[in-house]
Amino acid sequence: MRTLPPGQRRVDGFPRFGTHLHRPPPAVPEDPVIAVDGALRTSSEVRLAELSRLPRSEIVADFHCVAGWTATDLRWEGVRFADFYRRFVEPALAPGTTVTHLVFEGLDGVVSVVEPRDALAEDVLLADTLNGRPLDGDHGAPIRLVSPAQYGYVNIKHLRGIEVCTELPTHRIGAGVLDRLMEAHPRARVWHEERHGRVSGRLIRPFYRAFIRPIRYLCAKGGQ
Ligand SMILES: Nc1nc2c(c(=O)[nH]1)N[C@H]1C(S)=C(S)[C@@H](COP(=O)(O)O)O[C@H]1N2
Ligand SMILES: [Mo]
Repeated sequence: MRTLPPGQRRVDGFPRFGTHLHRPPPAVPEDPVIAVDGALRTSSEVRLAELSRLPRSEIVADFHCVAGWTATDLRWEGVRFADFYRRFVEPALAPGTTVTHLVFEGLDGVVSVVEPRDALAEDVLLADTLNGRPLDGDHGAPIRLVSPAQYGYVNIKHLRGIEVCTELPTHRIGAGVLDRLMEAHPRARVWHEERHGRVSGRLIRPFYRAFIRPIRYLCAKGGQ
């Protein structure tokens, strides 16, 4: 058996994870776009239909939720995020711009903040199929970010926009006590157990374990 990243346990199938399960998945627009804005000369909207101009790419990877579950051997297909970035983002940057962060936003308003060195890794996709079928509502229709080296919360589903930033976008980070305690890690790498920004991954593990039943009840549903 392949080893899992520290503190992870295998689950059967691929449940819908997250803190958003009281809401149904957002409706897919008729002609979906990915809005690209922020520190750019011009903003744009990339129609998903336009992605067919980029090479298709496939990966098989495990998916790691920060609460400790890993779904194994998922086959994603789509386009490499690096290809998307080179085609649709880089040409719109003013000369001399240093991009420090990218904010990915879903149709449900959920966001993740990712550094370019992580987002531009070879195995990061904008995926529109899972195990040979178009993404369903549970797993991010019509398209989602898949960054297998980072915890699930980075992997924004129902992607509707990308904001290009030249400094840490603090306006995107919640201000409550729990928001701060459970703040995302700036890199969120699973093999480094970077679960959260302010508390160590190892220390938070028993907390997730102790609450595994209620968390499982609240944060996982179904299984594709
Ligand atoms: N748009 C959006 N993307 C999201 C989330 C969300 O609530 N909304 N939850 C994140 C979390 S916490 C996890 S673990 C994964 C879960 O992916 P899955 O539902 O396909 O299992 O999606 C991530 N992407
Ligand atoms: Mo998660």
